[in-house]
Amino acid sequence: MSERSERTIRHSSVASRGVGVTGSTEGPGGSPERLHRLAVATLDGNWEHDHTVPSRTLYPHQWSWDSAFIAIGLAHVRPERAWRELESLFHAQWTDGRVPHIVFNPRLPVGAYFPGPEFWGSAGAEGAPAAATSGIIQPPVHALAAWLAYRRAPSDAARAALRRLYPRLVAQQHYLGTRRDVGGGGLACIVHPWESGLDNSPAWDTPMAAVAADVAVMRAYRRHDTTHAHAAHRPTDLDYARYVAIVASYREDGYRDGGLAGRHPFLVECPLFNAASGAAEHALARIAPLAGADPGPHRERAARITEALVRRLYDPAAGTFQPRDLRTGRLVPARTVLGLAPLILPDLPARQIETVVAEARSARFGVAPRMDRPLPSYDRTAPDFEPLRYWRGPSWMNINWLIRRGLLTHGRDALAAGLGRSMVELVATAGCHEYFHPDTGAGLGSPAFGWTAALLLDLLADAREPAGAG
Ligand code: 2M8
Repeated sequence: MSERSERTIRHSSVASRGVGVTGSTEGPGGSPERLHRLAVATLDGNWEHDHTVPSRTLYPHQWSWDSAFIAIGLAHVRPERAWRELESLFHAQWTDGRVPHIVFNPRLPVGAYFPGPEFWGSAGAEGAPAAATSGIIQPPVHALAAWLAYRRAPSDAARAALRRLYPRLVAQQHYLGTRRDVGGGGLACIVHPWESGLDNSPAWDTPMAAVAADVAVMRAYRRHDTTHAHAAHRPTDLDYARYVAIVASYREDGYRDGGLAGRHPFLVECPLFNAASGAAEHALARIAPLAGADPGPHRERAARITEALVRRLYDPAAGTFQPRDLRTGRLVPARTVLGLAPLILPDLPARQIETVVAEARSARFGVAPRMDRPLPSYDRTAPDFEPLRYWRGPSWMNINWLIRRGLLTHGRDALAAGLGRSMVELVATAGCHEYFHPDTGAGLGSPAFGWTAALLLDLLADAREPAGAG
């Protein structure tokens, strides 16, 4: 029996011994052809006129970083859709360069998602597009996605799309490097946990605890997530009261960024967000010549971001990167998977590569050439590790994909291969779930999830003809 089928069976039997409501374990099995078919069917099923929804039930609109990951997968099977996915998102870019984290589908009924367009009220904000959107952003993985989509399926149409996107990607970076450099140290600041993409990560517990909110405020709203997902897996009502309070603070000032330092309740420099921004500049340096532009300024900005990340977010005692809470000036001590993300930067200094790879290999995260268990989103040795709750333990395909890319970038091929195999096994065992139990591999959250399917396609293609991290 092959190592993979042995491990798949072990995952299944562990899972079937009683995950019950905690997860689904019905997967398509391990054949690459079956997995490929499942991934394509999932993406086709989630396609919605000009974009792919993350999930038909839980997230029925267009999400920003989901679209980027989805475009990477679409490039393997439906390249024209990959470009429509990115172009429809950037069509909703604000005039200041921000790319909203949600673009709402006007065809859906009010209440299809909370908080919906009526809550965000983007129409009243200066520089907002015609489409209803949220007013916040997500990690800028789009330039990297555009570059990878182009490299996977280069064509005249792809080159034309890349040229159209280039100035918009540059504007996105300009927004981050100017209006969002609230700390003045060369890094972009996030103004809401939702901007990190790892909404409920323990990394945000300390900054969130300082946000004044009354849980009673949630009586005025109807949460949509807990009707589609298990309440015990999702953020609490108090978390949501704080999420709402932070948006309200930003919205009341018309989503303006001037003066945020003096008035906004949540201001954090996140290692993953800024690593994505550095990787975006590296990708733009590759794209620029195709768009008739000079790659030099992108290389310079990439170098400045890496330098700032090391200076501001690397903790030498912990040997990893940590978010900085700008309201207190302190690094957040929780060891989350966010700290490993700077590995995606090709110019990360040797010292940081070495210690962050050691952190990835430690019992906290367990990355190995042969992985016993999936990569968790949070230190599995921490007393508050929660294997079932959203971003507080479970394993996620997009984060694993980023970390695998980082390992390949720095020549850690055996570790990257181990992580890649464990990712394929997750889907083979449980299907294209939103996230996975970090011990059993059981599927959790939404069952037909966009980026899981898309990044599986990327992995399967890489197994056929390794593209490396170039
Ligand atoms: C989750 O975030 C949304 C809010 O943006 C939610 O919890 O309702 C996160 O996993 C985020 O990273 C993701 O982009 C989004 C859609 O998949 O869902």
